[in-house]
Formats: sequence, C-alpha cells, structure tokens
Amino acid sequence: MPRQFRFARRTLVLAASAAAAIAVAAPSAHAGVLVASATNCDDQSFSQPFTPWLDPASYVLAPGGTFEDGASSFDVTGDAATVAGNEPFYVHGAGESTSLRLPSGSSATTASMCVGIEHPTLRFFARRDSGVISTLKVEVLFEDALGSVHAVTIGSVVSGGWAPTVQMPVVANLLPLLPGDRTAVAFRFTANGGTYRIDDVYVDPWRGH
Ligand SMILES: [Ca+2]
Repeated sequence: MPRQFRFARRTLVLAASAAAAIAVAAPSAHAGVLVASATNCDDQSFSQPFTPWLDPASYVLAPGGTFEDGASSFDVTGDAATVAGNEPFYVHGAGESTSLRLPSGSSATTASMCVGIEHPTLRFFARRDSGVISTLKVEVLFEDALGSVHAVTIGSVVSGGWAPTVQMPVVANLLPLLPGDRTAVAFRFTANGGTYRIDDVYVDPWRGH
C-alpha cells in the first residue's frame, strides 16, 4: 500500500478511537461505572437453559458467560483463568469446551448488565475442585443514585460435582437508574478456602419473564 494511504488510514483509525473514548468518558449525570457500561436492555437474547431442572424462566447469558472466548469479558483477580472442560450438561451449546477456574482467594466479576429492579435472578453451573470446607461467594454489585457501587452477598456455593446452582435472587434495593424501571448490576464470584469452577452464567433480568 502506498505510504500516503497508509498514513491516511492510520489517521482515520486514531480519529475513530478518540471519538469512542469521548463517548465512554461522557456518561449521563450521576451515572456510575455500572450504569455507564451496562449492556442494552433492548438487545437481550433469551433462552431457557434450566428447563431440565424444572426451571422454565427465561435467562440472558452474562457477557462472555460461557468462557468459550476466554475470560476477557470478566474482571478477574488472583489466579482465576479459563481451563479446558465444559460444564457437562452443555446447556448453551454442544461441543463447548471451556470453563473458569477460581483458586482460593481469586475472583471474577461480570461486565455490567441491564436488569429490571424487581428481583432479577442469577443462576450458573459450578463445581468444587478442592477444599472440603470452602465456599464460592456470589455478590451483586449495584449503584446508588450518586453512582457509588455497593456489593451484597446473594448466595454461596458449596457443592461438589458440576451442578446448576440454585436460583439466586438479587436481594439488594435496586434503584431505577436506567429508563423503564431498569438498572445496571454486575456479579462477583470469589473462591474462599478451595478451588471452584464456573460455567454458563445466566441472569433472569425480569423474574418470571
Ligand atoms: Ca463453557
């Protein structure tokens, strides 16, 4: 490619990046990081992955919630990383092959998701790899009207082999920070005292949708 065209193309890319940065840096008044980055409520794809467990609710997959493309959608700490081996029920797709391993002390936080304020629910698959006396703590992160982020524990996992967790209702007082009685939440998984694996992370944004 001629040098001047290469230069022009690079300039365009830089200009586009600058525009994107400005858009990200200019959220609405008082919106904190969760609201500013939430997935679009009107662009959600529903499925019923827990029907085999007599749960007909419609769920939305958390961003990157199958871990088939790594854990880049998650904010991970410690030695949390994807490993070979899917949850064995393949509710999202046959042939999937990856889950997230959480050694003791590590954590993984989903990207921000749009949900309704009336008791959204989290449900996923988990397995304990080690640590007889251990837990996988599950928290919801949400924002108040000033944009401050709060965390509330909504459940814990102690089971052994791969299994769907119970439905974990979000019991925090959620404010309608997005149009239409909607708000933004994220979920954080933290292993304590043992190693856990998680896969196929789903959220029912409107209980009983
Ligand atoms: Ca998977």
